[in-house]
Amino acid sequence: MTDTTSISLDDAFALSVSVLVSNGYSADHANAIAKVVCAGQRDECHSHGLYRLLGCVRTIQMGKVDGTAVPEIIDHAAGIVRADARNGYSLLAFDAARGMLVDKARKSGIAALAINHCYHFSALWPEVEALAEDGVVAIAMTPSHNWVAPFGGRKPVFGTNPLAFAWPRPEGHPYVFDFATSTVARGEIELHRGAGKAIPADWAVDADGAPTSSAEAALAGAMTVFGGYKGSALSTMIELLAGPLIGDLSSMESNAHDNGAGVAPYHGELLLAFDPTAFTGSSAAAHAQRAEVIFDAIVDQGARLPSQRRYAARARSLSRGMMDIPSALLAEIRALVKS
Ligand code: NDP
Ligand code: PYC
Repeated sequence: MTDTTSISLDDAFALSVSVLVSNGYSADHANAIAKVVCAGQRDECHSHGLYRLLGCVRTIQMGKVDGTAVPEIIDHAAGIVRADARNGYSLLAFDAARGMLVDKARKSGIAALAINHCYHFSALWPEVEALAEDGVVAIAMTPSHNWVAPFGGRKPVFGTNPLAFAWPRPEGHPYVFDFATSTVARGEIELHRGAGKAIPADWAVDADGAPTSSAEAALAGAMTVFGGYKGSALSTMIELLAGPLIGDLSSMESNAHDNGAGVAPYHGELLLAFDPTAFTGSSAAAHAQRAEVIFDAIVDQGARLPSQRRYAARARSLSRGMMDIPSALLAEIRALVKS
């Protein structure tokens, strides 16, 4: 069993900011990153929680990300916002562009945000959840590095390419899903490697193309797509929409840009926002109730909604004012603070 330590939500945030600022990130970037990794740890999303601070520090130490970049927000067209992250992480660019995206969705019914030239490490649910809290339906997607083989192949082409969706609900948290289009996120395999645990044999193949239970061999080989040829096609769509469509890098190109540094992927992200009122006007609330019937039909038979586990974890963390973190990881993070 992993030895864990409880840390207050406030202390975890302060520690994250301190790690980031002392390693060269501006206060704005540090706050944007800390908000998201702390939310991940609070919601027990371990592959994209405080663990990600290690990668943020490595990415700046390797001279890759610009930790002080100020994103440029561009009103590109009636339905398109562009956010040039200028080689910084994506999160500050998203925070800066969110308001314009929502305004455009309200005016046009649908709007897109293209974040360009960004380093990217984060889960997408914090972004689509925030947009749903603004009252819009949201979709987000991004490539990564090419670690994933297409269905029927053995050589990595795709990134782990997450796809996230959020639907505002009349009461309570939005309906949100957010998953990699690989069988699991790469971060999950990294956590297995760190804990010395075997992985299920269908997560990846080794460098010779044979299924493997070794996390180490999986990371050196190729990960599998989820859902066979359907996941392969979805992952291709993400490469195209969040790559060439928005004028940014594919996962293969991101890996080439990395040039062996082993740091966070560098590419773009595409977000879409739909305003329900623009589609159905004064009857939008009635249609939102019809959506509730679908959710009820899922949970009434004992199935669960995506994010249900996460929201329950959040409620536990908030009521305690604490989050749990593996003790070894906490020590590693504390050691990153530069005096
Ligand atoms: P999972 O395979 O655990 O899938 C996560 C999603 O599926 C969540 O919405 C989860 O809800 C839901 N879910 C899980 N089990 C069930 C169930 N039994 N019934 C209903 N819904 C369920 O995660 P992944 O490993 O695919 O991805 C994890 C994270 O990694 C994501 O947040 C993603 O954004 C991130 N990622 C980021 C990348 C990047 O490049 N930035 C690349 C790849 C992944 P719940 O949370 O409630 O369990
Ligand atoms: O876990 O697959 C992953 C991942 C890639 C980039 C950030 N997270």
